[in-house]
Amino acid sequence: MAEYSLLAGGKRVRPLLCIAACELVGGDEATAMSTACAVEMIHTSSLVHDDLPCMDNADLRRGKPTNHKVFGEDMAVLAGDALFALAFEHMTALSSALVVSPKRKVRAVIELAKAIGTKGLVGGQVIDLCSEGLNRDDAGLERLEFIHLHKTAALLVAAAVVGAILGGGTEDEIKKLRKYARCIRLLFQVVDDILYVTKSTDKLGKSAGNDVVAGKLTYPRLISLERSRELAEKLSKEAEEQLLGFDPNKAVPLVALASYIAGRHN
Ligand code: GRG
Repeated sequence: MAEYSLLAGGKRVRPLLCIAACELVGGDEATAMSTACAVEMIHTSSLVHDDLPCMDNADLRRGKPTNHKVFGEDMAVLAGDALFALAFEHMTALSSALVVSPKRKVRAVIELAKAIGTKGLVGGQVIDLCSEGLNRDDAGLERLEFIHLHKTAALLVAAAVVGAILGGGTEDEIKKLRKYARCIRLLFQVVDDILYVTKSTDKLGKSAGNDVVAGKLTYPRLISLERSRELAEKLSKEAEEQLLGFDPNKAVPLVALASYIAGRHN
């Protein structure tokens, strides 16, 4: 059941970030691999739970029927739990044992755990669920940013940060990777919201902010389309600035990821 969701596909952005961050600071792929897999297990675990009838009640995930649709709700809860436990077993028990000091390993575990609990995924999900049905005035930009930062950015940022920790990065390098990951996560969201609004309005031939697109809490809805585009540009620049002091060859995957996110059209 756990395997069904874990191997169902997905973009693998978090493991990619983890490995690229490790390599950027001088580590190698093998050092980050078990932790990169662990991050993907945690992400999949959260998707399985998020899809449950008591949360999003989704029928499809990664192009396939959701875990509870195939195995039942009780089994899907357990599949998510099992993936979650397996992640920590995998990252602490496997490989890199000799390369990474116990101190750095423990730091990576703490970083990841923080990104999941009340200060991360769970906190963001709670506020998201509590915000359902709020109108525009009650929702607000602050709430939107809180949800994005916790529900989606936290694990993505942790993926990059644990990669840098395991790769032997300095405090300054870890800080830069944290900032880079925060910028690209927010950038992804702002671009996603711009596309959501412009595509919805294209289809309907109406101006942005009509009733159909107004139901979803988006950046264009809260700060206007023009200011959302300015914000996307600023975030893209800030993300690339974080990579300036590193070996340009090793920064290639991270530069490419930022420009892919900034330039995507669907
Ligand atoms: C940690 C078990 C556990 C639960 C935490 C359910 C929950 C509480 C939080 C939900 C978190 C959640 C589902 C956030 C959405 C994150 C997100 C942006 C998902 C889509 O990520 P992509 O686009 O997906 O990277 P793929 O399928 O490509 O991996």
